[in-house]
Amino acid sequence: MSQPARIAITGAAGNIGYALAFRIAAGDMLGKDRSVVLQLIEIPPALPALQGVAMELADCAFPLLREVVTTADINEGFNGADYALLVGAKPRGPGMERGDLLADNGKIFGPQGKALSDSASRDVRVLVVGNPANTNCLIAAANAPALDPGQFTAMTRLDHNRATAQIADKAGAHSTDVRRMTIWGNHSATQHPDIAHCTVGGKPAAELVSQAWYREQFIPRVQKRGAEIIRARGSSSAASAASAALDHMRTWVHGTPEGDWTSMAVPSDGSYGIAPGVIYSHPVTCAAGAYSIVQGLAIDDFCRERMTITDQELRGERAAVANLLP
Ligand code: NAX
Repeated sequence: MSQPARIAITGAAGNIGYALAFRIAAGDMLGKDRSVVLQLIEIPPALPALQGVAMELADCAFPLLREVVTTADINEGFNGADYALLVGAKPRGPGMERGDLLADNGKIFGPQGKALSDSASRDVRVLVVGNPANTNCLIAAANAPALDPGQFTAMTRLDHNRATAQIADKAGAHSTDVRRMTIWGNHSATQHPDIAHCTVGGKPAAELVSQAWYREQFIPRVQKRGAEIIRARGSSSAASAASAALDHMRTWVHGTPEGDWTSMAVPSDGSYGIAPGVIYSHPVTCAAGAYSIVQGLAIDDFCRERMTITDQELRGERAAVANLLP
């Protein structure tokens, strides 16, 4: 039997962490045949709550769960980690500018990148969920000299899943009928959900919906779905975010289905004219545990304009944290 996978989660006592830990322990990330060790990381004031999470995990008597580590020490938490889900982040406070948020989170993700570099498995796969996810991911990768930047990714799978659900609903289909949805750019309101290559039940999605609906309803709805959930629920997406994080990791490890792709924010290699190095969401295929950016897609003027806006936002974020990028 293979060694258990070591999975580190930061912010594990928070809303997303609470949903994530149990589903990972149930086998929803790596499969029902892979045992796991959960390495749960929190800040010291949240350690009592984290202890409660560990107690509940024990009470589930999950067959696949071998051990639960709870700690506020990031080197202990990342020790030997095969997978790291960086969920914990500082939320935006009242009156806080995006630049302040970036700087405050940089102070979290720089040391976490270094600790991953020092303590995690050499093959660790990292997913950054905590916002601003793309630039937090950039900071972590830049502070991890012993790891390849390509091991660091940020989450736009929730946006991808939201877009998939919206187009399926509009076309009177099921989400499993949808292929080749694409999210370009930043996990922010500048992201571009693109249906130009998407099919629903084998038909081009762009022929099933009107351009007006696509531009005036679909795009803003996907971009602002997080705010819509907050208005309805009184707190931000948690179960759906955790589910998307599992999808992201599972797809990375187990691959994309033939003829389909997913969206992941990964270091740009300059494809499609995007600034090299920024963590930009692209359509990717995954196979044998590795992702590749889908190449050669035709980009029309509308899409190009939207891709540039979100690229510029990411370049601006990178410039704002330049002092945190060694
Ligand atoms: P919560 O505030 O419920 O939980 C965050 C947890 O992180 C808290 O328990 C806190 O103690 C912990 N934490 C803070 N700093 C930490 C550090 N340095 N080390 C370890 N733990 C730390 O937020 P939650 O709803 O779980 O959301 C977590 C993050 O996900 C937020 O930044 C949020 O904006 C982001 N999201 C990202 C999404 C994406 O698609 N990329 C979507 C959902 C979500 O909004």
